[in-house]
Amino acid sequence: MKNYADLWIGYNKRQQGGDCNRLKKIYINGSSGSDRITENAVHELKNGLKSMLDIDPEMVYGQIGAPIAATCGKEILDSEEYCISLLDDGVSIDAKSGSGVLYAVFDILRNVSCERDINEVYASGKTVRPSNPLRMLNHWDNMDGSIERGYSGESFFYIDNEIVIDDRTKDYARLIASIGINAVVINNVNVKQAASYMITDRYFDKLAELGEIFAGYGIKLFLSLNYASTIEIGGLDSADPLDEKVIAWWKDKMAEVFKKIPTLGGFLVKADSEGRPGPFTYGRTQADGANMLADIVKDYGGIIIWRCFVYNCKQDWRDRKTDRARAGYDNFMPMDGDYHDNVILQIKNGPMDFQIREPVSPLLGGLKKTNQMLEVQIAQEYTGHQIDVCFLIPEFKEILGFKTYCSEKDDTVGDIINGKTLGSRYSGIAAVTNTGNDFNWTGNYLAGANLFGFGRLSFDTELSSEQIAEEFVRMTISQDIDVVKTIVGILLPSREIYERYTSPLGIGWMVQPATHYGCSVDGYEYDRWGTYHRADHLGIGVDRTDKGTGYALLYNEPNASIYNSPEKCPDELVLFFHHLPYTHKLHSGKTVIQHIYDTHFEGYEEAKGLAAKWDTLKGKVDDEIFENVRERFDRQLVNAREWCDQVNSYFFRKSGIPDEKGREIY
Ligand code: GCV
Repeated sequence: MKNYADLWIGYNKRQQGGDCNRLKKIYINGSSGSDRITENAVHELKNGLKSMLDIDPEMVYGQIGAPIAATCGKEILDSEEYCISLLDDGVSIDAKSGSGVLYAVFDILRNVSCERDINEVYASGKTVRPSNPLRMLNHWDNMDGSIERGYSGESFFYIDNEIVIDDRTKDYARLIASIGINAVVINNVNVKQAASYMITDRYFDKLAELGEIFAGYGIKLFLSLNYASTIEIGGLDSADPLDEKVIAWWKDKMAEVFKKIPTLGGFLVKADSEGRPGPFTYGRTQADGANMLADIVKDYGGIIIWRCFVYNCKQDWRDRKTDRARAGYDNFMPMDGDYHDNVILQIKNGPMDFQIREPVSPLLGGLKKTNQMLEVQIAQEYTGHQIDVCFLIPEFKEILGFKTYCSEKDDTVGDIINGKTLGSRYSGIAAVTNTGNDFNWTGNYLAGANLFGFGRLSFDTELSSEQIAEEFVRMTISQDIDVVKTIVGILLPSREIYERYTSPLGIGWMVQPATHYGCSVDGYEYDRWGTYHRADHLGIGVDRTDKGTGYALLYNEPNASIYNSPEKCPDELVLFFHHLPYTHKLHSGKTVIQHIYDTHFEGYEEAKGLAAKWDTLKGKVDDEIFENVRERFDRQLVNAREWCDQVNSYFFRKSGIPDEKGREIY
């Protein structure tokens, strides 16, 4: 018995969504079928069609350009692109490489799994090129098996400082390749202890093996790198990026690493952040550090993904001038244009840290000459620990659609990270992932929708949240239309509901320090982390306008003027940018304090509503799934009630202003 769920690659029996005869013969053009990715793809296709429809397809291999596929009518240009078209006697896949074939296969399997009629879906030929060059998962797994910010068990990559390779490893590769992921960082960005030795003999063999498994599914292996390796494992006394000894050490090291792990894509680096070492120690810039490594790995086709999460984490809460929100911009903008070609800056979606609502980081659209990659978090660190249901895809859609005004056209975050704005091939999107060795991979079964959704969205940013949610339910839970509607109805509003019962109007935080689950309004108020709400008896919010920290002005116009003005600023972010009296009237017509009361009472009630919806599914979905989610809802309601009552009581006590509706506040 496997000790993990199949999720969306289970391929249980399906009804035919229309005439499936064509699936009995599959033409593959562009691959002889003998490369490893195509072999894996064909195996997947045969296995999937057999289990779902009892079809055993005949495979016909042709070369690229073979005049078989008439319907696509386009040349396949990109190695990950594919075209699926219908022939009289079969289905044809055109691609340029095994990766294209693989994604085409998963496209077909997904449509069959959702019981769609393939004759309709592929009627006029479907050509697909992934939206983003890099579609990446970042694991924060430690080598002792723990996971930083992990909410679904331990790591399935490591036990006791050893790398584990078993059936689950391969199924993981299948699972994430099927949703379009093509790169994985397998270790925590905080590289400490054993993980520092990943680039030594101790782990080369296993990493090479892992890299090969991934490569068979079109996935590049990446590692997080300890910036101070020269000191920690190299025996030098410096990590200065301009020091010749340091450079020479890295040259030898990288030659060895890429020889031993030939499939390696490169490295992710967290430097000068939260106690991690970096170039600042030596009076150098972030560009100095990133470029030094990038120049060395370039010879091996490697890239350096350098995180922009650099800020002062030892701030004095009394200091109102220093603004953590500014830090990324202030540390990275001055070197725009200096980062070498194979450096990508990885930028968290907001300027703080994955709060339930933040403005988009001003680096996205600020940087005009630098490769950029967006970092989001599907590990629900601040969004409910995979206890509370919080479907994050609607948030990611908002972020990708945000107009930065960085250029006349192609100026959304989506355009920047897909490489359109800068014409770069080094760009993309990464998610801090939410998986662990729990049976269902993600703790709360419904949190699987974030993993599925992130992959699907990274591959095709045009998909709607609703489409993604529906596919997730059909592929993993049920085809029953009422069940599908009910679960989609739980997922879609869940992020806004979570927002309503937690911290209001974009101010963020108010969480229990350290764990980041549960309410503690002042938990971070007098701390060193730069995360304050500044509430007193008159008002709340951080003044980030031209009269305050000036953060609002870091945006391109008209965003800067909009955020700088309390009248123009969107309600949902108004306390992020402004310190306002409780009596300030929002666009909604409500005062700030009444908004706080209303959203918290409503959010708690709505959470109860989600749980009640789930209860209607008893007996209609798999018992294990039902009980898993039911138990999480019990905990979510306790959490929502605490948030509601603590936030409302806190602000009632601070402001002395009663709730217009006279509800119970403590
Ligand atoms: C991996 C936040 C988290 C840390 C995380 C850090 C980061 O501070 O709480 O656990 O470290 O972000 O993104 O580097």
